[in-house]
Amino acid sequence: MHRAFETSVNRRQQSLGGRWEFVPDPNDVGEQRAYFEAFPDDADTQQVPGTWNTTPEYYDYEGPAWYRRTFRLPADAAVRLHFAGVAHEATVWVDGDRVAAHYGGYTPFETHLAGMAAGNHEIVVRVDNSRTATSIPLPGADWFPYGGITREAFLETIPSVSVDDVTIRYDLDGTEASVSAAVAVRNSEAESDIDLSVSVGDARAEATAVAPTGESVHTLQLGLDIERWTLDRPKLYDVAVTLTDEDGVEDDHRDRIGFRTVSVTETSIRCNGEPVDVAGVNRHEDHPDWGHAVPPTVMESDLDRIERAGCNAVRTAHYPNHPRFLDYCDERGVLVVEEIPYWQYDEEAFARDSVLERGERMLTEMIERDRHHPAVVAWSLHNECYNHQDGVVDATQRLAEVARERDDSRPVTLASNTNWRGHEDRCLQHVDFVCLNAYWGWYADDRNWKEFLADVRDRHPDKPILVSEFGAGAIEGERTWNAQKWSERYQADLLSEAIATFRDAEYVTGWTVWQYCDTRTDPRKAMERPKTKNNKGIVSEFRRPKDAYWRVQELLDEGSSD
Ligand code: ADA
Repeated sequence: MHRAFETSVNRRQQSLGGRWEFVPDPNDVGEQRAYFEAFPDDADTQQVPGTWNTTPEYYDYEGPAWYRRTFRLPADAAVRLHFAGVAHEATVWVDGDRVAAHYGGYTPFETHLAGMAAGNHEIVVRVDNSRTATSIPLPGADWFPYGGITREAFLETIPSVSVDDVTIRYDLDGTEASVSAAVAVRNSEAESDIDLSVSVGDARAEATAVAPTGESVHTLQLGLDIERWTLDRPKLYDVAVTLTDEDGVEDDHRDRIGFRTVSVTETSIRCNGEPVDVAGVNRHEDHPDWGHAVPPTVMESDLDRIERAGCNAVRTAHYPNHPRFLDYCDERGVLVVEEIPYWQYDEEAFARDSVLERGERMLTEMIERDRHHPAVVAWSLHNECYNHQDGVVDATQRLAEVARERDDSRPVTLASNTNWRGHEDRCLQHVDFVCLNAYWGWYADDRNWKEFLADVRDRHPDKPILVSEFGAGAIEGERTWNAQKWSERYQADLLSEAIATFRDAEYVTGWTVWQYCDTRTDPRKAMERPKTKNNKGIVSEFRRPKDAYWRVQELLDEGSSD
């Protein structure tokens, strides 16, 4: 449904995609008027997955809105209802009962509904994309707050004893992998004997166990000979978990994994012990026709273009991209740095009710969703926060702890522009490598990259630097004789000079250009942004290459033949 492979063979999966009834609710009266019991008669429609902000009627609409549709079950069933992404706050009712609520537009949520009867059912979702003082991101963050059920929604019928999830951990010794698979089992009835099996590629482990009522975890061990996942040969292994209960009812859960290590030295990020020259782009999920809900063809053609430029990495600025996009990165050997959407928070913002708690949950959900992707090499905690302030340092320490508790196999980072703003970054002590954002030659000219990098290195001598943002705005088609700002040549020249400097600094492990494509910006920022876009894309919003695209390609081509 939402992945590049089948997540179950046994379960009946039913898409909730397609046309839903839709009403915006600018005065926020829907709950009081119980739209979940009686939906307004004059409703419009919207497609799922999709965003209302690409349809002319609701182009600028920010606020609550309601969706409704029916679905039909062929037989009595227990159902798992999954939303891959609702931007940004969701409340869900089924047949008038409130069954789920979730905050955060870029991570999934699901709920289990036991004892659903055969026949027709109604599902209603309240979606709210308002940005407020406690939202993540905040008002004014530099991307458009597209609202809607922007990723797949589906349901699957599950037996009373089912596989809820699997967590794979492994140790590598050369080509040998020791795998531990922790299978989470859900049992909605009386205790049951179960047969479990886990296979990874051709290796298989089996166990019998007792599944008590409720949730339980059963860990199986396997050893196998593997080929490592590398950028050049991104070998993947299918993971299948099967369960049979004492009545002989079967369930399964499928995933995919690649085996590799990620480590950090003082000068580099390493994959399988080898330093990687990271050369990449920052990618927002954005397209004029689809907003955040870019379809799989665009995900793949984005990766085609990114690879054709010679790049090997994507920073999914500033939020977890679609899980299928990560599947494609796994398949192609494209590295990913993933981030949660804390964008320019100061200590006052972090101190507001629920802001830290929401972020901790988003971080946890991102790691739980994406921990098996070999392409994902680091978790980024935030972007351009006020890292000299006490409250931000404390929040960072907490977030780093959460990330490491959930996953000790990947480094943790954050994107800092604190030194660039002239302050001392006190948060970097809590992370493993530095992601550095700066815009010399665009927003500021008083220093240059060379001097600046040397200064940051002096302050953080034990951590490699990934230049996570640098760039210049270029209006597509703007070609002048003198390469002035906003022209394609200015952008191309700025990128060449910066990249040449990065290559000369042995502690710079790589860079990700800001940004892949031009993106629609928040209406509050639009007055500072020509065409109401962030125009720093090396391709336009419709993915037409600018001069900078070809320049990056040329530079990477020269670099690879050195
Ligand atoms: C920041 C920010 C980006 C974008 C960029 C810009 O570094 O992290 O999201 O806004 O600036 O284009 O100014």
